[in-house]
Amino acid sequence: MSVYNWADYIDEQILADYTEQYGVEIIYDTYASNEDLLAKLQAGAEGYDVIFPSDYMVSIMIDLGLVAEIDASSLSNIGNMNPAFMDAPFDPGNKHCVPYQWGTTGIGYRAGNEYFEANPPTSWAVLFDPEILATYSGDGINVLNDARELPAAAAFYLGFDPNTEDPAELDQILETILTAKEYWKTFNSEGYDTELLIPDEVVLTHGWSGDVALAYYETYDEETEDGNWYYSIPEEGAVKWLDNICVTSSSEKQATALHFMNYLLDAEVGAAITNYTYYASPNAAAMEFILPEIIEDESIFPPAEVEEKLEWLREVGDDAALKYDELWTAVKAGS
Ligand code: SPD
Repeated sequence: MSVYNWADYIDEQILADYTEQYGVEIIYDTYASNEDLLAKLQAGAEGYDVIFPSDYMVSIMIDLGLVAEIDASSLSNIGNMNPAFMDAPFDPGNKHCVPYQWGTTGIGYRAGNEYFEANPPTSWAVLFDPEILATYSGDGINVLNDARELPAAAAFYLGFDPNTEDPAELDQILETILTAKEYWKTFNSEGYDTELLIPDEVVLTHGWSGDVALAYYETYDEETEDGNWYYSIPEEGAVKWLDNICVTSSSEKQATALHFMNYLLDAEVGAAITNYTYYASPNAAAMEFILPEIIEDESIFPPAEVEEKLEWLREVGDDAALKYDELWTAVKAGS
């Protein structure tokens, strides 16, 4: 069976345990973004059985017939899931996919940095305002290499809907990104935690909650009782997302893929995933096995007042989708 997942999104020991327990060999491969996953499947890549698209991409893939229908009620572990993450608008009735991990997209910044000590980031301005960028960008800034996440961050900064379909707003988003881009060092969403954050190659990142948390825990010093990376959700709002486990419609191993899906929903397996990734778990039964410092970490499980500021990315209409593609091509030109 072939499993195609986001980079660094499962402890590979969990895959090895599955193989040992059930005798199923797993071919494991990773991707960097929803759009990379989509492009791969649209290019006719066969042989991928289990994939992990986010919310808006699930709805795109359902429309394109790329994910198989499932009977979620036949999964013996489905009752473990927190009902708040079931029956989402992008897949009513969980007819195709089940929840895997969730998180937010915010700002990670280097603790102890002189500029941030005086100005802890509370706004997306730290990523988009040229005056602010000019003061500290020499120390290195990373942004997510992601065609929906980066425009969404700029949209929040400009006071727009992160799913805007308005061509004039999308033009302004592009302009804002192009102006800020000259201050950014890297576009990296695949290995930025270990390659850029932990070795201090940058001091600020547009980032996913778990990746910044991983940088915090990996740099944690017992003596100072602190790590090097902090996380902030800007006051203008931020994206909340849910990644999902789906079986491809081209899979010839659907029964095995469903068996594996059910295995990932086990309480202890769900906890092992979160204890490795530092992302929040939608598995209610897993909570008792998750490390207490993760459960108590508000950058991973945000409190209600932060949740109120979060918005989902949604599938946009065909015209807007084309405009997002053009925007992204213009952003990436020359980088
Ligand atoms: N390192 C694994 C990161 C997975 C993040 N998925 C986020 C999708 C948000 N659109």
